Amino acid sequence: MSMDTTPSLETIDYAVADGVATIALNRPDKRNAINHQLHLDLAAALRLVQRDRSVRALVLTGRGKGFCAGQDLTEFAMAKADPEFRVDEHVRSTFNRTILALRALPMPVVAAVNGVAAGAGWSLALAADIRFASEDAAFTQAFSKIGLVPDTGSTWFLPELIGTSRTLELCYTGDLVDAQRALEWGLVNFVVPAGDLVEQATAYAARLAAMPTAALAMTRRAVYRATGTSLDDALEYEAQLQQRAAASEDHTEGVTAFLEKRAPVFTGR
Ligand code: T3D
Repeated sequence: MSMDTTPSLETIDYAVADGVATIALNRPDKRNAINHQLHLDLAAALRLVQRDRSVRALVLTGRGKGFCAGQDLTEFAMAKADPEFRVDEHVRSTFNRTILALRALPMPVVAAVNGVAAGAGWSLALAADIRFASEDAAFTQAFSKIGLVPDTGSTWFLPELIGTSRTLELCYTGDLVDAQRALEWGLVNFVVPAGDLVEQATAYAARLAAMPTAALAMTRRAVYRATGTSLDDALEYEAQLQQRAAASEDHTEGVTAFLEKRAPVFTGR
């Protein structure tokens, strides 16, 4: 097993093992609220994932009691004291870029939600493909409590998962959703004991990392692109991607292994 750590990230633990990269937000005293440094480190970590050809799945988690408390409100209050500061530019250049970078990764993304996910911190978890939650995880659209509107994709992600009425319920009230309700509503895929969370999420990611990565990457692109597009467009886009998937080495290996009645060995190419 090869383990590679990157010590230059101040507020993130980053590691790669067996084809799975792990990004762990690491400001536990602040429930991993995202300050300027964490915005920078998160963007840098996602670039590492994007560029490392050995990485074939990503796990996103947090250190300590929280997954992520969204924007660091201490820094935000200080920034807003500057009359030149524009919230829209800040959102575009930080959170929005991060969400788009996550969604552009050519691999499955698994969130391991270890505690409270609030505001943009919940949006970050919603941007993952699959969500594991620990039994003591909780979720809040905290925005309304501070007079903001949901951002970082929450108004897009939530209706997709739970419909408009439940989305508005959560966004209006900011009420905490516990892990069990999140599971019942389809906001998370799995709820596991806190002590097993990262291990189970990583094992799941490793299973995905051993699959035909290019085909999985195109699958997620097609699924996300299909959202909000017509069936005609979705069918056509699937056909275009299938043309490319069928030209991959993993596809050849998969078919060959099937015909030879053996387990396939996928390389991600
Ligand atoms: O331009 C832009 O960036 C706008 C975009 C905004 C996007 C957003 O995300 S807006 C939403 C921002 N987030 C929130 O409003 C959540 C605020 N936090 C909370 O509601 C609670 O802290 C939690 C529900 C997340 C956790 O509660 P709990 O009881 O587990 O922990 P706590 O005791 O409240 O917090 C622990 C520490 O973390 C505490 O610091 P201290 O007093 O021990 O030094 C607390 O102040 C700090 N903390 C928690 N969240 C934030 C934070 N510090 C700065 N910013 C935070 N968001």
